[in-house]
Amino acid sequence: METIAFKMKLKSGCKEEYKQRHNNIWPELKELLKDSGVVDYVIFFDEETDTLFACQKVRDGQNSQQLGGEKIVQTWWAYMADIMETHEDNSPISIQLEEVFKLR
Ligand code: RM4
Repeated sequence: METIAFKMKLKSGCKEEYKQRHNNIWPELKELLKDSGVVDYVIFFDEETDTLFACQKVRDGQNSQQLGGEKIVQTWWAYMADIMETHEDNSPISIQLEEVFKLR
């Protein structure tokens, strides 16, 4: 099991909308993430910079941001594109973060 983290950027003033959409995450997307080995997924929000900080435990070395070939992920990203900073193809701009400390 591996823990990875990355950051994304939310458009200003969109926190409540982002939370609301994720409270209603599509069951098929949730299932795909779990089936792909994303066993634990938490997203935190930094109010000051509108940064989303995502942390995942992944089983097979594949994280959520590598599932862009899946139709349901493409549809979700298109749905989220109005409130996040994205690439041309709607995938959220995700910057991988480096682990610098671990206490277990
Ligand atoms: C985020 C973003 C991520 C996705 C999660 C479920 O807003 O779109 O890429 O993994 O939602």
